[in-house]
Amino acid sequence: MKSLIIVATYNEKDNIVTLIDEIYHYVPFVDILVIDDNSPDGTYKLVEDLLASKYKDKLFIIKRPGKMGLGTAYVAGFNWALQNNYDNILHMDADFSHHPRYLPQFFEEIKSNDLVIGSRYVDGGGVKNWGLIRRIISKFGGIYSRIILGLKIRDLTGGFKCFKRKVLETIDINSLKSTGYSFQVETTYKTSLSHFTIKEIPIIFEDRRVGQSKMSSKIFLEACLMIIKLRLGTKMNK
Ligand SMILES: Nc1nc2c(ncn2[C@@H]2O[C@H](COP(=O)(O)OP(=O)(O)OP(=O)(O)O)[C@@H](O)[C@H]2O)c(=O)[nH]1
Ligand SMILES: [Mg+2]
Repeated sequence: MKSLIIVATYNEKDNIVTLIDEIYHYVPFVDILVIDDNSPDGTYKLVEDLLASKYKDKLFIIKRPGKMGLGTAYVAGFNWALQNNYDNILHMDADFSHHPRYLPQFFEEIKSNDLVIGSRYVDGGGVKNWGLIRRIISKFGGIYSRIILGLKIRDLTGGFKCFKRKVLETIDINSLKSTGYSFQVETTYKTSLSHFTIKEIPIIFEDRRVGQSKMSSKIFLEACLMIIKLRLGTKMNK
């Protein structure tokens, strides 16, 4: 069994080295792929130093020329993972909102499930250090997506997820429509439509330790519209 963790980065120089060290502390058996969009803060240089020294043959990087969004970064990572024969493919944020201490549980649960989601909205899960507005947006986003798409999953927008290879081979990753926040909804929705088993495990999501938040009303509205498009898309294909 080969397992890969994909971490997309944009200006994460203060997090990336500690994150990689902590991932290897909890799950030494994985490989890590960093997808960096030419971060102005030089995040990729730190990764290149590590892959040439401490983590030879376990750490890889895809460098893209400029900021192209998290969704397309994950698609690039998924394609790379399939080409390189990984069995389990997990993605997580670089800013410690997704804590590496949960990783052993993900790789345990993926043995008997096709998709494992780190969930803020099941018993034992939650968010820490989030302001009221961010909580409301996230809660509303989840309820809205669940109603429109008819899904039972509690956390549709979170980005701490582990897929079995066969899921990524099935859901046609190169035709995913979302680039922003709805990317997470879309991959879970497609996984569910293909009748794969999905398990949510509780996580406490902590606000980023350092760096700037990128949430805006434009991103939020784009996501709301995309959920409707996803629903209409499946209706039309029926
Ligand atoms: N390669 C790449 N990574 C990105 C891009 N945008 C965000 N990321 C990374 O994706 C992960 C999630 O992005 P965040 O900025 O933390 O998004 P968020 O958690 O919704 O917002 P805040 O943490 O509040 O800023 C982080 O590891 C980012 O560095 C991008 O355009 N390209
Ligand atoms: Mg974050």
